[in-house]
Amino acid sequence: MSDSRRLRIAVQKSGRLSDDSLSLLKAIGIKLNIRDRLLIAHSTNQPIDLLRVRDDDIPGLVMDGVVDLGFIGENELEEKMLERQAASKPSEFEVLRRMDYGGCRLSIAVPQEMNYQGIESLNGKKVATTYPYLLERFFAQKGINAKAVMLTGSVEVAPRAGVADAICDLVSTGATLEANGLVEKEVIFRSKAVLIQRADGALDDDKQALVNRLVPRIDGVMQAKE
Ligand code: PRT
Ligand code: ZN
Repeated sequence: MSDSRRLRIAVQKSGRLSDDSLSLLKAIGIKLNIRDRLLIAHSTNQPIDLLRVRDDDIPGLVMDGVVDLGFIGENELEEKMLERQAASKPSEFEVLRRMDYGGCRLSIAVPQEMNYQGIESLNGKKVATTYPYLLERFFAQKGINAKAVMLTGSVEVAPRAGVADAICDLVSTGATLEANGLVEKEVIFRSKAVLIQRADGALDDDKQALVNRLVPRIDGVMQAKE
């Protein structure tokens, strides 16, 4: 267990947000001693520990107060917030900064051969997704009576496999959709990585003072890249 007086930051262990998040921490002067297998990495020059986990776990770790800060995609954050609200679990957090990386969109895509005339064409259909809460919120807002089918992987092959009629998945270049004979029809959420912290006022004074010193440095690094 790490010392609870040290600021704890959750980052994705290995995935699309890992390198950019670690580079940013380095760029703002936090020296880290990362050993690949370990869950925790200690900073050698600041009272900061990194918790390296799957991105899916980061919203809950922040909302449960296990870590103080976390770098997470807005898509995952919003989905977990809706899931936790539905289960009456704590779902509060504060967004400190929206980052300039991790950009993608959550879109509904349909097989090329489907006769798609607009979202009404999804009535009565099954849509495979890893983001059922975001998708069902979208259906509710649009008055569409479709079903979200939860799949944690291989979403793009679901229509071909006969598991669903359409999909709702993250898109960046669109190459994955194209390779699977799917056409993007509706963007339901636009996402970037964000730095979040525990609910307003949840950090003690020393930790909050440290966060207040780090955030302007993040702004400086992002401005220098523009
Ligand atoms: O192991 P762990 O659970 O930590 O990682 P993960 O596999 O769940 O997540 P990871 O590393 O793939 O993505 C982490 C975050 O990166 C996502 O939650 C998004 O916020 C962001 N991000 C940005 C993306 C993409 N772009 C992206 N293109 N996440 C996933 N994709 C996938 C998408 O699901 C699809 O399979 O890339 C494919 C589409 O890419 P294109 O370029 O072909 O359109
Ligand atoms: Zn994940």
